[in-house]
Amino acid sequence: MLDLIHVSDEVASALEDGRAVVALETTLVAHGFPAPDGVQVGLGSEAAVRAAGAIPATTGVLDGKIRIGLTESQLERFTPQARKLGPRDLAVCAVQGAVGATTVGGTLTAAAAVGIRFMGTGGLGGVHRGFPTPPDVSADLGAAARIPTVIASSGVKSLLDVAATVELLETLGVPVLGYRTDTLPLFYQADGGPPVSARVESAAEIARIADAHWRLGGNAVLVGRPPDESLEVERLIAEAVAAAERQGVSGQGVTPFVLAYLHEHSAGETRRVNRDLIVANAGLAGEIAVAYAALEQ
Ligand code: PSU
Ligand code: MN
Repeated sequence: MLDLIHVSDEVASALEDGRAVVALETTLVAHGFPAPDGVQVGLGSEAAVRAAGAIPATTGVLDGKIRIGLTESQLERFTPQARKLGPRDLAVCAVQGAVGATTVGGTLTAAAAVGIRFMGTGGLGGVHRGFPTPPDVSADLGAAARIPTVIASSGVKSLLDVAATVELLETLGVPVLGYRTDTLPLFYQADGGPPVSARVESAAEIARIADAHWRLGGNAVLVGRPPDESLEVERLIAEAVAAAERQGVSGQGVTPFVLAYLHEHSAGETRRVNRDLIVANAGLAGEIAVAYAALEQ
């Protein structure tokens, strides 16, 4: 395993000492923002994790290895040309020696292999709108069903069928916690989402719930933190989803296409809100990881 997975010295020693570590993904770096914004969002997320007192473990595939803990120059290699790696794609990418950016599901898969239990992201993938033929359901959900972690997010991406995704999360046994809110944030938008399965008030409370959930054999816990600045972009999202369909964009291409469309047509507003919410979620993941490490003492 040592030759397949490379853990940076800093992350390895934190894990060894039982200190707080937070996994961060690279798909949003490579495919979630126009270059070079993605790298800045990645660095901002790492800084937020550190400010919370935890160690960031940004994850991706480079040089035939799954790398956990990246340097800045390694992070810069996650360009739009990188493959997008869900859970099934990690092994293939490593063996073929390609550059691969991990999604939430891909990141959780790598994190689980080395014992990292916390991650921060923008929005979880889920059930795409309209339940098209063939249906498109993010592999993030399968990963959440089988990997014990806390995922700090702004809910599921609102370009999806959020209500259907929340139903499926219940089916899969994933608690959906609202961080100081009763409804699941709609990614860019704080209010108007479906009810969460429970409201929570603090990182310490989330850490205790995760600990109890894992002791009962449970897996992921999804935490929804409302974005500080709320943006109503439903009309634009509907437009973007329709444009994707018209242009025959499907599968892994849909989410990046829709995000890029929004960034382009909102005069940079979705870009700003998306960046800020990702960084804030990384910070919350750091606080939860620190609270969990304190439970273990
Ligand atoms: N959050 C963001 N921007 C993103 C993503 C999340 O703010 O680009 C990525 C995550 O990597 C997530 C992926 O796992 O989108 C979902 O892609 P898909 O719908 O193809 O499964
Ligand atoms: Mn998909």
